[in-house]
Amino acid sequence: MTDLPRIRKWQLEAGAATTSARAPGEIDLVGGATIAYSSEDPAHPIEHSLDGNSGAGATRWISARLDTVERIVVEFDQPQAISRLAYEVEEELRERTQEVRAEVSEDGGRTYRQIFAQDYTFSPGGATYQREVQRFNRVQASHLLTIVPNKNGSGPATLTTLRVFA
Ligand SMILES: [Ca+2]
Repeated sequence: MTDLPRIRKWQLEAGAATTSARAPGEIDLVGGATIAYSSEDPAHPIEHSLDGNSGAGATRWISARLDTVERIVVEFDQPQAISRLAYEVEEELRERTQEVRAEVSEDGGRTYRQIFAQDYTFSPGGATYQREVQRFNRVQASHLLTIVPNKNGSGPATLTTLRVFA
């Protein structure tokens, strides 16, 4: 695993592997957006949430801070009509509840409104992995803000996959 982050980072800059793996209707976040993020563990950078590697045990973003409300902002190069988000969260070590909340901006990031919020409770002896698809009324998004606070328990925030669909 030690050389994996470097390999994934090269693929994202080249844009080829993730592009070919996109599903019908999927928005190209690698080639068509800038990703802003509040923190990342250097061993688990934000690229790991966009590298197409998904499932339990897959590469993932892990925040650099404990018990902090973390933010990931997708800044689309052009406004995108979006109506579905798919994401995965894994936490196999700690007992904690992580929320995933999404807000969209249609005005270049000046104002945001929430489109969904959901809590996921993990425990080493119980649920350790969640895959979710959230559908919502189609919106012409300039920015998509994903917020991942810890609601209960202690630990960093994580996100294995973030995918956006028309
Ligand atoms: Ca991943």
